Amino acid sequence: MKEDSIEVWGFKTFRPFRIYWALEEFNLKYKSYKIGSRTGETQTKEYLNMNPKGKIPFFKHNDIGISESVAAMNYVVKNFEAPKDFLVPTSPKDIAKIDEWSYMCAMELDALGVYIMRRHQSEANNGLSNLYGEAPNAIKTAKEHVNRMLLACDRDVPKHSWLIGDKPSCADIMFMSCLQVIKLYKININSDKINAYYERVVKRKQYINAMIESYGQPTLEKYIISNLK
Ligand SMILES: N[C@@H](CCC(=O)N[C@@H](CS)C(=O)NCC(=O)O)C(=O)O
Repeated sequence: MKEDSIEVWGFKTFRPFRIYWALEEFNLKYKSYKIGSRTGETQTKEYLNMNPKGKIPFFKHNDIGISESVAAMNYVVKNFEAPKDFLVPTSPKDIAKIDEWSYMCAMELDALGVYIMRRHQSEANNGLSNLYGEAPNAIKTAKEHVNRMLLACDRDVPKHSWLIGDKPSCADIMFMSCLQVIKLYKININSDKINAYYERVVKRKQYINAMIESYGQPTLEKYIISNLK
């Protein structure tokens, strides 16, 4: 499929990042609109016409608009010519394993984990308790849930390679997007394998490009790189 016009709305968070990383892996040209959530930019009549959810990210390819990050990431991977060093699964096992990682990340780590924390943390801790209210027990149990899921992942994180074999795949995009926020919230990752995996992946050129696209160089250095230390 031709890239024609690919557009992405949204930045500064881990969900648009998923799309940017897929686009960088596929070496596709795209136009990005650096709009933020809760800045008013997602609530204009024009934006809501495109995406009635009023959220970021939003992805567009010609006349196809996609308002979920995972669906947009998968769209890129399934519809453009795959580069040699990115895994687009064909075997039932690889397809199922990448799906398993993706749904686990979207549901367990993202929706039930870091996003609950984000909703109820104070603003000083990168949270939105001013909007959703303080809920210390929700934060505590969400954190415990993230730890429990990471512990469960430990067995399946390889010591030297990507999550599924010797090439990155959507499983890595999803897992890294969540690990980024887990690091941001300073949740201690009690797994040498996961920590070593993280350190390996952050060196990949396409990952760094996607991080710069998502967070900008200064923010990347201030918040992300310093969190790696
Ligand atoms: N499931 C959606 C979640 C999108 C989402 O919640 N985006 C956040 C920023 S990362 C947002 O726009 N929040 C604004 C709001 O909830 O009003 C996806 O993965 O794309």
